[in-house]
Amino acid sequence: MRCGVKSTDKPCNAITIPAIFAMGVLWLLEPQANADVYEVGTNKTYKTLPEAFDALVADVGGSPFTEEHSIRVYDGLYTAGLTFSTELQPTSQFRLFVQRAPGHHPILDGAGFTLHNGSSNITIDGFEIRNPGGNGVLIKEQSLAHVIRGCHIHHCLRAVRAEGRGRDFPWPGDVTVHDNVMASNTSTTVSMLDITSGTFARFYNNVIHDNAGAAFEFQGRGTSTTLYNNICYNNSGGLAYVFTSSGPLNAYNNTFYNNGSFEFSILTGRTVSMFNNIVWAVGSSHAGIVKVATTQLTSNVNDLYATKAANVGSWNGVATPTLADWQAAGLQDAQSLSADPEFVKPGADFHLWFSSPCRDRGVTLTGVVDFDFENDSRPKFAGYDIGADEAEIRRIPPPTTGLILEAR
Ligand SMILES: [Ca+2]
Ligand SMILES: [Ca+2]
Repeated sequence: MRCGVKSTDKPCNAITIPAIFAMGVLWLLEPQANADVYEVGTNKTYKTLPEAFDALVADVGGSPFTEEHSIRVYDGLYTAGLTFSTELQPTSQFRLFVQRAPGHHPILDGAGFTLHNGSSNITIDGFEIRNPGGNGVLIKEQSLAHVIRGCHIHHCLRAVRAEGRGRDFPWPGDVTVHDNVMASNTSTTVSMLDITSGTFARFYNNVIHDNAGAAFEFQGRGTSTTLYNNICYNNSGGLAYVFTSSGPLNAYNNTFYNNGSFEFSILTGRTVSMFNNIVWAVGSSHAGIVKVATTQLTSNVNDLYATKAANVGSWNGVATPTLADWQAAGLQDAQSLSADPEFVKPGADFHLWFSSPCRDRGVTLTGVVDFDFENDSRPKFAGYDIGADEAEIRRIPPPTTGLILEAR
């Protein structure tokens, strides 16, 4: 089947996605209504996060949780973060939630969270974190099943960092990072190093922009890393993927725009799968997908676009200025397009105008990507859209010619 080149044509439903997108366990649980709550804030039981944490440790100790516990934080500026190790033992059934109180906006200033050796099953939810020179959230080796969500992480060294100490230990595992805004950090924004095989790392619905490092960096020796519905723009790099053994990296329905010299840089690793992404490189000597060496890349049904003398990609060291060059070099992206995706405002608003060539043009990813970056369900209208937005309304640009009536 040849996919249509117009948005009114049929979507690319006939394409088979490789069955490599094992998702692991999705940690989307909200705390139960009867969770044991430790409140932090002005006129609350505890004034600081460490006070609440110490009280929880005193009450529960190092035994596995038999109910959920929540450290609930109210409006305020907090200068002390938290470091978790093995003092507490949340479980997959009874997690620890460290989260903002509903309607509140707690700020960690000059502090962050460390999920240290042996910590597991912790959800960090809803904080603004600014920690100049330090990490927003640091995840250390032998820690498992953490969730970082709903946070605004800015002016840190890195927003989220995972790292191990050696190559014979379990590494950070099953981390899920979703619905965060990460901006104006001074190094790699999401830096995942030394992730071992068996790890499922998921990153979705994040907006990552104007960081002085790449949006994502993945290094290690094998994991299942899945990214979808992320919007990454104006960073000094897009996604850098350096794995020393089996992947896979699955990238679906992301929007990458104007991320310096590369949007996707895939150095090594065996299995990389890319569908439904908008990859728009901007500027001289910049490139969209940079594929190096032995990577096994499967890429199709993307919008690979380049402007201001950028290249669509680079295949094994040879620049591919256009989509046709890229297709000829690597035999990839046969059903992709290379066209202005028609963002509502490039660099600011990445919704699609209703006339976008990406609309209804994507491959169907039922059960993999069932919603968009703002949690609109997919698909809308005749099929999946390419990029992080599924156009849910008929956004039409305002008229620029003809009779324009102004209200005064
Ligand atoms: Ca659609
Ligand atoms: Ca939408």
